[in-house]
Amino acid sequence: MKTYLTNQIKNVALLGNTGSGKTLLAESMMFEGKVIERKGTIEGKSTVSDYSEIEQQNQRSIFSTILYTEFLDHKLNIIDTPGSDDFVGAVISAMRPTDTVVMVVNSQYGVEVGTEIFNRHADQMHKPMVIAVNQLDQDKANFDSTVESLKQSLGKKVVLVQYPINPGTEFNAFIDVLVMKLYKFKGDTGIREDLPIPAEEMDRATELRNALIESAAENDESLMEKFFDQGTLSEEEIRKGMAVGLKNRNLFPVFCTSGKRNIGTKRLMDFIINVAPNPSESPMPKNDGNKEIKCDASAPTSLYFFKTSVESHIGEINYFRVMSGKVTEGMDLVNSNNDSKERIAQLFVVAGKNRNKVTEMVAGDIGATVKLKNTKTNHTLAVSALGGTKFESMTFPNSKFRTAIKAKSESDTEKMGELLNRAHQEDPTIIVEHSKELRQIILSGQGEHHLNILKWHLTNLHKIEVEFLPPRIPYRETITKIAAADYRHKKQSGGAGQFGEVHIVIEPHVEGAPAPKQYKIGGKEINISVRGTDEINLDWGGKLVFYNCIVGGAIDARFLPAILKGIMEKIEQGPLTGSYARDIRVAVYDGKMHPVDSNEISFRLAGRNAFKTAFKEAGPKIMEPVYEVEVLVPADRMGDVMSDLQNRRAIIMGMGSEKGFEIINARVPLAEMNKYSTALSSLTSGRATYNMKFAAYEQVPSDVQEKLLKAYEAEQEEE
Ligand SMILES: Nc1nc2c(ncn2[C@@H]2O[C@H](COP(=O)(O)OP(=O)(O)O)[C@@H](O)[C@H]2O)c(=O)[nH]1
Ligand SMILES: [Mg+2]
Repeated sequence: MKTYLTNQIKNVALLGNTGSGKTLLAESMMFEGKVIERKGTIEGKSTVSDYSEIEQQNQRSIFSTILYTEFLDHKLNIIDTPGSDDFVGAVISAMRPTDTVVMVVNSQYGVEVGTEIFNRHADQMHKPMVIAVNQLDQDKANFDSTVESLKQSLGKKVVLVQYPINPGTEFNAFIDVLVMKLYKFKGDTGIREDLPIPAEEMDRATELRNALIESAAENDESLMEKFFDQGTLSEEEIRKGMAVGLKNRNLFPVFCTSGKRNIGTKRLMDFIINVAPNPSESPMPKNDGNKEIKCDASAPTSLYFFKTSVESHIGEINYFRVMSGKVTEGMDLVNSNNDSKERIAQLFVVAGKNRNKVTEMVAGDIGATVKLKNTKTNHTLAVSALGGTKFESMTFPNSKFRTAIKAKSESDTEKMGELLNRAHQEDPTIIVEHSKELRQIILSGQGEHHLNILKWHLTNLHKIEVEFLPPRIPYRETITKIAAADYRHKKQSGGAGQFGEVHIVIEPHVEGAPAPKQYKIGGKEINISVRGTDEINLDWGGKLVFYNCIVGGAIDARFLPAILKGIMEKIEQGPLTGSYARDIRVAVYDGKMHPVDSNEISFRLAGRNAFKTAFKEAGPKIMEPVYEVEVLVPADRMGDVMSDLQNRRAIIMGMGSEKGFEIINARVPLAEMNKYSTALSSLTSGRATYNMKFAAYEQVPSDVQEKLLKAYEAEQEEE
């Protein structure tokens, strides 16, 4: 392949609901560009894009696929994406290196969940968007109602460039009001005749052309003036205005396609090449010094890595966009994220699993390399002259689904761990955490389906049987009032005995409270004189404050660390449910020793048991993690979603609306959020979405506490 220059490259991501026809449209683009000789089919499992076994089994895309085509002396890099919210990670990482989004909409159904969700992401990433109303050859195709739904969802920015003459099984022609022609197609060949607009269509075509001119003119003052003066604009001027409107997401032009029958594909590519932004025109993420790195082939080289995949027999493949300069085979670069040196031994342009070696790529192009040592998704490689420049990382939505994962056979645990880490490399929205606290491996992802696909991989490709279990909840324990306890540990068995006695008072720790001076407990007065304070920041949040208040040598100073150690044991494994305890202060104010039998172990046990006894008297409470949850719901499903939330002990904090969605803000205990994404999806036919983040620990209601205590007792008995 020849080296394409920056202004001969266009980068697009195909987005849209599952089944809208993205994969087939990509196939059609490659066919029309003569990159492939024959088009594959979804049913025949023969498309370039859906090449993995699991995609072919499911007959839908699960990963993003890098593709390209060559057309009108341009290279069009195309990233095909999956259509389900579960794989939003692949969609976001596909948008990052591309300059334009093609939103593919199924003309049988109009705007669908995926259209809405991915448009929101495209909006957040400020990506220009072209709309392809696709599958116009389907019996049930309805162009007008599709456009209606688009206008409802996206507003006035939706502007028709084309409309079909005969949508449905006979579909073979549409009118293009930008060039004012009728395009008529011969069968499925993609070959077309460009004809004048027939008289009976002239009124509609003219009306739509005027609407197009108006919205193109809106984006540029000089065009606006000209439009007012002359009442029209030239084709070139319309393109110019559209280019500005596109860039600002102020204009979403609509095109007619049938990917299956190669209708409209070339015209769509032609528009992208002529009007959509060049790589150098699109605002790209800044580097960490907040400098704009210009997408300029003559500048020093930098590459941004947006995707990693692991292919059998090859290993890791790293996909990048050339952010500046040129990359050539054999080039030495430095990883700005970890300073390691990397050599670009081989350079590829990629179409699915097919890789073609090239020797050079310039700023704006998308390619791949292999055999990098320490370079992962989100990293930057650059020449040392750029002094460690690195590009902002992509941000992904918070996880929506958590589960614990366990290998059915103990001996697979290590291999499973490795494979999970690799899965995270390939898909950063899969998050693996080895939780010491929960004694589980916690897997988080974007939905139940998302993680089930991972499970499928482990079982079918790596022959590891795993099971998903409900994740344990990281409860905390604390106390609500003062209590005292004395405990004597004494053991006389044959030889040396054990003896230790401690008297303690415990109470809730409140930040900034003064040290204790006197306690009154059960009519008894205890005077306290603090000799030493240990303030311990607990790893799991909160504090333990330990006061040494021993007077008159009742307990030797050398035993105090042992007492603290005993208490810490119970803080780490709380007396109620074995969860971490927090926010407690303990004063050791008295005790007894034995001249011979006292030793460290005795005081450790005495400290532990005194603490446990006092804890149970001190109004102990279980605390649970509570999350801030934001749900975006279509208005007609609001009632169902609200009542479901209330069943989850949610406290509704606020409501609002945004772009046709209702927003509910609530605080919900984590324990009630298990499988929420699945439930929400079934309540709303997948049209809602949500986000959650940790807010605080709060006391559980007493009925819940009761249940947890019983469950813990039962668990203890089992063990
Ligand atoms: N009739 C017709 N069927 C199509 C068209 N595009 C896609 N399909 C079918 O719709 C289904 C989904 O297509 P696919 O390309 O996988 O959609 P994606 O999920 O958006 O990638 C498959 O059965 C395709 O054969 C089209 O333009 N016309
Ligand atoms: Mg697909």
